[in-house]
Amino acid sequence: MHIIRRRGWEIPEHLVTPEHFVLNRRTLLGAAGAMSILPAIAARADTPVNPTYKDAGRPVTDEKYATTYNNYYEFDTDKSIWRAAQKLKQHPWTIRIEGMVAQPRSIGIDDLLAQIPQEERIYRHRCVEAWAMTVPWSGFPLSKLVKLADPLASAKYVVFETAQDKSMTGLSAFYPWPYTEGLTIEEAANDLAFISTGMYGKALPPQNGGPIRLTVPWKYGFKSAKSIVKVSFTDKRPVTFWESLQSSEYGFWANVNPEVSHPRWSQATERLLGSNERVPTQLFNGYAEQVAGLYSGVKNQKLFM
Ligand SMILES: Nc1nc2c(c(=O)[nH]1)N[C@H]1C(S)=C(S)[C@@H](COP(=O)(O)O)O[C@H]1N2
Ligand SMILES: [Mo]
Repeated sequence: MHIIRRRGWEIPEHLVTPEHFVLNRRTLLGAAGAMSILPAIAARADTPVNPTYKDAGRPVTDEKYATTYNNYYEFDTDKSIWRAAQKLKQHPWTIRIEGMVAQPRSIGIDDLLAQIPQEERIYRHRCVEAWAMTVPWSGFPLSKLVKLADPLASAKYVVFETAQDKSMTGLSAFYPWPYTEGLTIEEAANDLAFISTGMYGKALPPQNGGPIRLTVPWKYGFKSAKSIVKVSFTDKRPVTFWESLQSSEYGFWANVNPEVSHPRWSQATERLLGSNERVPTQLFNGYAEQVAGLYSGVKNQKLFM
């Protein structure tokens, strides 16, 4: 694949160049010079791996599968949107923080990344359609973004709203745009809940939700909203994109459970991208130890769809 990877938000548009050229220039300029022009690249080159998440219990999916087989309905309902998604401009990118917060504000992605250190984590991903992958994400715990947003003590949910851009040809289809997702404040505080700004040691490509997405590995993939432009806090449970489209099939909780079938298919196994091997699906996608306790007090609700 000989494409020019647009590394969006990290460098001004006129400096966007193929990867090798950027790296050469960094070497030429030396660390200090590069820092002033390319802060995000310099930070990412030595993104430390979080030892707790260095092994997801199965091989990492080959990057070419994870970056060319995507769900991103704003572009199209089929999986081959990666080329079209390159048109989504990654820089400048601003995230609005509002709702039940001490002070509503907007924050640019560079400013955000300068304030929060990045780390790498390898996570399992399980789509509700029964395919799965294993990805090294870089980014930071969602709890750090929540802390920065400074929600009121009365806020119970965090809601993510994603971009609606003119490059997104799928927006003309009849769906309840914008794509929204939500978590309870307790879920958002769990150490697994992650904001991804990179994958495979590079900037997050637009097709995977660049420049910034949510990554919630114990839930079906649709909870992991891509290309976030708004984070808001509320005391009312949001009605999310998939729930408003088809609440009999997709709910708010959407925790992975092999024993609870989708109304139209079994969730017992999953197909690994790349090898196409079928493997058993695990409760909470293998993260039960860390998250099952979040749901001990939730009664009479569909936790697994
Ligand atoms: N904005 C937005 N976010 C989204 C989606 C989408 O269509 N639009 N699809 C979701 C679904 S169903 C899945 S499985 C994952 C896929 O992420 P990936 O393409 O990086 O594998 O993104 C989720 N986030
Ligand atoms: Mo999905």
